[in-house]
Amino acid sequence: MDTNSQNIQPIPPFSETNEETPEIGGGLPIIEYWAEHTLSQSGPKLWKTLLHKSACLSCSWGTGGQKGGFTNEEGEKLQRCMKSVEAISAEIKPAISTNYFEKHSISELQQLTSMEADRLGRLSFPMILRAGKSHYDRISWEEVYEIAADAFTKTPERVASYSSGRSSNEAAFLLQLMMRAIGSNNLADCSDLCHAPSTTGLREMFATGTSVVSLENLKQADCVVLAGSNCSYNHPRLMNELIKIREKGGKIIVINPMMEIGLVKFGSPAFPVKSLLTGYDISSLYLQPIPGSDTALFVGIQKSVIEQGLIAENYLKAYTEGWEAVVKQARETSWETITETCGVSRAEIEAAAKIIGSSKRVVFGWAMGITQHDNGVDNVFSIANTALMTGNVGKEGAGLMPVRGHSNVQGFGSMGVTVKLKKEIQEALEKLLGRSLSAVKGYETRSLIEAADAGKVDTLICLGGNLYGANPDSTQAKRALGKIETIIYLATKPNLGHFSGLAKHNTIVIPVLNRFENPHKTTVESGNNFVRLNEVGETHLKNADLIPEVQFLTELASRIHGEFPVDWRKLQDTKYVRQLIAKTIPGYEKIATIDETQEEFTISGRIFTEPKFPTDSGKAKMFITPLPVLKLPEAKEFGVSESVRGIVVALMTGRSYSQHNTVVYKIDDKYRGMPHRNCILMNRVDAESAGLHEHQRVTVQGNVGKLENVEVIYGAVRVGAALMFYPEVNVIFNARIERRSGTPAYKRVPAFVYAEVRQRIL
Ligand SMILES: Nc1nc2c(c(=O)[nH]1)N[C@H]1C(S)=C(S)[C@@H](COP(=O)(O)OP(=O)(O)OC[C@H]3O[C@@H](n4cnc5c(=O)[nH]c(N)nc54)[C@H](O)[C@@H]3O)O[C@H]1N2
Ligand SMILES: Nc1nc2c(c(=O)[nH]1)N[C@H]1C(S)=C(S)[C@@H](COP(=O)(O)OP(=O)(O)OC[C@H]3O[C@@H](n4cnc5c(=O)[nH]c(N)nc54)[C@H](O)[C@@H]3O)O[C@H]1N2
Ligand code: SF4
Ligand SMILES: [Mo]
Repeated sequence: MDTNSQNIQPIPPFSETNEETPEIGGGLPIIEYWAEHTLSQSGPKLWKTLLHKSACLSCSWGTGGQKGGFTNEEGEKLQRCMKSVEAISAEIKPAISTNYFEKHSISELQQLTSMEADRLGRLSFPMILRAGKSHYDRISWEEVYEIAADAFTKTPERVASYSSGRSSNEAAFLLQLMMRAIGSNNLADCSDLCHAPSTTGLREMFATGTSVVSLENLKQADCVVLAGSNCSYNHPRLMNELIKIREKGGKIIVINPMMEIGLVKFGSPAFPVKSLLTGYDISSLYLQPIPGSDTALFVGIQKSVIEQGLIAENYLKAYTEGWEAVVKQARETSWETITETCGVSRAEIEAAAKIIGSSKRVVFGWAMGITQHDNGVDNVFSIANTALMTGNVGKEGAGLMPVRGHSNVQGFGSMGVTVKLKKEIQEALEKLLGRSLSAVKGYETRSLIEAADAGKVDTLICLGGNLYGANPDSTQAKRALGKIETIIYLATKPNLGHFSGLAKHNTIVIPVLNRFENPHKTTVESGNNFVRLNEVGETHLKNADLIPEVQFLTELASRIHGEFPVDWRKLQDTKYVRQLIAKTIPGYEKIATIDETQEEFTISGRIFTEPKFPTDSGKAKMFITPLPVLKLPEAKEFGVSESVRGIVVALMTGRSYSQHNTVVYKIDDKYRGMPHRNCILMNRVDAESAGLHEHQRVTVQGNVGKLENVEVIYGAVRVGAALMFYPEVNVIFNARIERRSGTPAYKRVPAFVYAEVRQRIL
């Protein structure tokens, strides 16, 4: 069989695996969704926002900006996807009525589901929950600032921030400057739960932490390896690029324990005719490894590349260091160990190696299926090793492309919202502050929760996000946050964290304007290292008491710091923040003039088209990657009576089709045939081996909790693996942690699935 042109693995007819499942991803439902929303009552508001010159709120692909809402950085039109519509629709909801919080106690609010909380509407006035009170009360701005400024007088190590990448570079820069000026490095960020292993791994190897591929480069690839990313749900416009690469004869290798329909066949509104009928083929080869075993799979690919004589030896010698050990590891690891660890056959691995080794320009993309493991950094190393071994980093049309999360999560990292600050930024900040930064290591997200739980945190400011809902072990998260004296949440919409992530004394919720509503310009950075300029906008919420994030942060900082080290109030004009950014952040020089030029730009020094890297030696550093030892606990370790029949699975926890992280927009996931949130997607073989059947209600037990009445749904997930949705599933497990980056292993959660046997009452 010619593995270059065919799928080596048969594609299951999805409707046979599960009758509810459509045969292609995307397709007609997307167009229906567009029509339904754009023609609805809120249609005009939605269109106005879609056309506003600002970057899409949703994912890091970064559509929109100065050339209009529908344009990507290559100037191509028709680039907004329905995820964008989903995100905007949530933001253009009316304000929550002023007496809603008077009527509903905190214990009632805690009963809301994520979707119900989001559907309440927009937050529109500042409010506070004081210790011992049962309701949130409206509060004056003056009192907000008094409480907040006082809370920030605590010992610097006991003050922390958490952030999530929806806000702007300007807000991010101000947040970290305010924190560093206090003397705190506690700048936890959602990227700690997300792509931190990519940043850590890429930094060690290439001295850069982000994608080295531009959109322009991606378009030139003749092969894309996509591991642990479901971009058909989470980065839909990347699908257009995959379609185009396939259409010109290129290959797409997908690596994912779950066969996602949209990664097999996808219909995109950008190519309507075929999309509505049959959809486009996406995967040329679909490999389904055991969750958490990608390192073994990539070592296997390396081994086969060597065996097939496809190794780029001259490239390795000229441009890399440490390659000998990596080659040795691949040679010496036996096929048996590799295939047993990853559960993918040698023939499939060889087929992948042949495609990668014989393609001219390969881009390797990955997302949470790679990073959210206790060996996430090794996973990243193993992908990069494979790329280097085939000479695919530092040339046009090839390279490494972590597919990032939130729309501006990467900008937050660039602005210094991180516990691993770049040396150049540290030096620039020290110059600005006229003193050294604190040498005390800051808390990333998990260590922040642990520190809070140990009573070591007094004050927390959250710039967006849902720290409570995003963390594993919801019981611990709630308890830990409850030991913090003051928590200040800045948010556009209410979420579960505002109701369950409550502080010991004061929980304050500050309603903020979003990126298309600000009275000043802001910028964001896409996953492809492209900086977008968001125009001034206005909010539909009339008579509401909202505040721009930048205004809140500068006012608070000026009350804490006076005019040290800058005139904070002057920075309310974001133009001055951009000037500070230009002076402080490497690669951001062009932002100094963006107000005059309106020129959006690619950050300098990030895209590699030559095999010269910013490491000390100019060479890429390669590291060997130990194969993971993947053992699941035995049933009895879950504390369930030994007589109970069930099955232990490696549970992957992630996103349904209609949710954005902890925010649920719709309860079903039609592409996986899951009718509601309380489902577990399993392989039929696994379910039947445990005496379970489809649609049966089961209990899913993790190491710290269980979910009951969960419906079994059959799907194209590999044997031994299963899938459930977060944030709900976060109550059942306390995840293992990636030791070099702090990221929780959300994608390999040991869980015991069983049917509750009703005791007969005698
Ligand atoms: N619409 C929408 N867009 C989003 C988001 C959203 O929630 N909704 N969230 C944003 C954010 S913050 C992020 S981080 C990204 C997330 O984007 P993704 O990473 O695409 O999302 P996930 O659902 O977490 O998981 C991705 C895939 O990993 C696979 N997987 C699980 N375990 C393994 C494994 O061990 N190996 C491999 N190879 N694959 C595995 C799962 O089957 C799943 O298909 O999307 C961003 N964009
Ligand atoms: N089990 C499991 N857990 C996971 C994951 C997983 O795959 N599995 N994924 C992890 C990942 S990758 C991530 S990134 C985290 C996500 O963690 P977070 O980023 O902490 O959570 P979000 O749900 O994205 O936060 C959404 C909230 O942000 C606020 N918001 C929205 N827009 C704005 C804005 O413009 N400004 C401000 N100030 N606030 C705004 C709204 O109040 C909204 O409710 O979850 C992590 N948790
Ligand atoms: S791909 Fe991402 S950035 Fe582009 S329109 Fe869709 S959600 Fe927005
Ligand atoms: Mo993320």
